[in-house]
Amino acid sequence: MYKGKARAYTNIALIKYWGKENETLILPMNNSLSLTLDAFYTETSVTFSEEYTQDRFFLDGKQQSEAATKKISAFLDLVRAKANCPFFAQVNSRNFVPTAAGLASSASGLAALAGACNAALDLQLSQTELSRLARRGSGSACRSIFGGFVEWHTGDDDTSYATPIASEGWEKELSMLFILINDKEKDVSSRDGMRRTVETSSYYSGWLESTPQDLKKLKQAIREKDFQLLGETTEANALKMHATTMAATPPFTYWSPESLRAMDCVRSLRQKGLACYFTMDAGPNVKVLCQRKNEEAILTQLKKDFHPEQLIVAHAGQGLVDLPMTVTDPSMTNEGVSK
Ligand code: 2P0
Repeated sequence: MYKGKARAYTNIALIKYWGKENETLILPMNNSLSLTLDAFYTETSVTFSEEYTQDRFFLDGKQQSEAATKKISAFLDLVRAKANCPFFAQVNSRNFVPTAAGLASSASGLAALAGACNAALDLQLSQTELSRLARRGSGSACRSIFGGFVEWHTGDDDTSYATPIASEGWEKELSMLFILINDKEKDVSSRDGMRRTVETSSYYSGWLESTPQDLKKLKQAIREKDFQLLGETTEANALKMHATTMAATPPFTYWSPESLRAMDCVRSLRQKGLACYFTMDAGPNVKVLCQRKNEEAILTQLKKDFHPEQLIVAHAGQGLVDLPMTVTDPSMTNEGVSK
């Protein structure tokens, strides 16, 4: 029996990953750049045992569907091949999010699983190797191996991984405020959404053409600690990503009327002299980038338009953390091993 446990924090892309060049290897069409956050994380333990007759995946104590387990099994197969381990595994994940707001992230989930497997099977992977491995589980997970600002590079199976960006601790002066928006609409998963966009969107070539320039500007902003350039580039890049979805066939959008209201709020705060910028991912929530010194003032303003429970504050977070297995971990007992 081999056991390991790790924690990984979620990350939000300032330059988005949107489209795969290779779906099996999860190789991206463009470089992306993210900020790892402290407010949301996943802790995962994994146990490989000769006694197990199949892989099982529990999330927050609940056994997951066959489809969700299949994705985990495919990832475990990669690990088993690396370690020459023939055993099935039980994976227990817990998402730590301030509210039940649908903020569970495959980035933190798959990064934590990569870390747990590394510990369990004593693979002794470097951070680069862990990033490469996590990428095979979910693209954005390769960025959650590192803290702070992180870039994920295009490339082949060997050369596509994330690297941290030196920033002299500037990221600690920033805040990311989440505006949680409940939307009853059924989501297009990011995986399906990016595939549809790559295959059908007439705007996709524009995305690929302009993203390297956005990336360059963002790196300049980090180098020069230029918050305005950071924010303007982040917001423009997010809008471009979302524009590509509207030009797909069939067209789709992750925006809801409430998302638009939140974007308007951010713009009007800016007009009042409070520097803040928004970004959005494959869902209706709006994330507001601001300087920590303005966090309180911006929160006070946002509370006039949104319920306090809709607002979550995050700051820069750290990379992957190895954790000791404890006796209360479900995979240390037989709890959750349902027949
Ligand atoms: C990002 N997103 O850069 C972009 C922006 C969503 C919008 O990475 O298919 O869960 O597992 O590689 O990493 C979400 O996609 O997708 C994502 P897969 P993933 O954060």
